[in-house]
Amino acid sequence: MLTQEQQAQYQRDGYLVIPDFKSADEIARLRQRAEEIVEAFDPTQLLADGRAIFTTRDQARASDAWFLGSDNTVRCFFEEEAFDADGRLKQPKALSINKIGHAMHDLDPVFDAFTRDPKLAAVARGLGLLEPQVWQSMYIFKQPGIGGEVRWHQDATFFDSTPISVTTFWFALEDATVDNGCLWTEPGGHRGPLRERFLRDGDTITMEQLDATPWPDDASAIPLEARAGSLVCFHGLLPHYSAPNRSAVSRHAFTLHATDARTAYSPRNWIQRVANFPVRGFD
Ligand SMILES: O=C(O)CCC(=O)C(=O)O
Repeated sequence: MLTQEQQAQYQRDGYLVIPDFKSADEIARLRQRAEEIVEAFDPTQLLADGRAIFTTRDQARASDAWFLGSDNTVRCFFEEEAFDADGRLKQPKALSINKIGHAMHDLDPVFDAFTRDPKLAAVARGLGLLEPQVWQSMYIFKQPGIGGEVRWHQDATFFDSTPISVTTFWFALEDATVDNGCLWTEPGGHRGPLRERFLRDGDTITMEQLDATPWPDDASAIPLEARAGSLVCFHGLLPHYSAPNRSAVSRHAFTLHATDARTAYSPRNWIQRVANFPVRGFD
């Protein structure tokens, strides 16, 4: 599936963009299903409790029970800027959701079908994931006007293993541009150290600081603009970021995070599976 040139590019840059990977039909099915999940989501109680916001800036949110309990189920999270000063939604619910996470790929037939794609299994193999284990899925909306920033991070922070094997599969479901908050990265940045580790101990999360290497800046970071249907694969040590979306159009994306079963998955990672809900690959 991957050419030698693509493999070499991935090794060199830490990422690979494959245009036209998913068809318009596959995208439409996923978008439709995400819409249905949001439609069925009744936030009344959560809003009364002031919960269910997703932000990458506020550590306290990471220990939020709504977040921690989404590890092996399907939950919706609001954009941080979705609310007015009185805590009411400023726009319809469907335009207020930041993301759906984190186990749709195993629990929802439409997401499962999108994930268990022989072409994707072949790409994963080509990138060296010989025994893939898909731990997490996220449907990210990046809503018009209020789509939240995703601060600079490395995915190995959240999916640590020895040695590091986590690989991210990021699907553009709409054109991702600088205007609507596309990904940014630093080519070759995966050769740097792991900076942080997100550790779970029951209901407590801590972010362990490992290395003070600065995040990429305007001089070294480049935008990864991608047409709808593109697959962007990136190495678990590759720093990446996405800006707030201040434009009038959304930037929907779907992501999967997979490690290789031949590496030792950390028991302190926030997502763990149990015998009756085992982690699976792309087949
Ligand atoms: O889509 C985004 O804005 C960020 C996604 C991301 O950081 C990830 O999937 O690891």
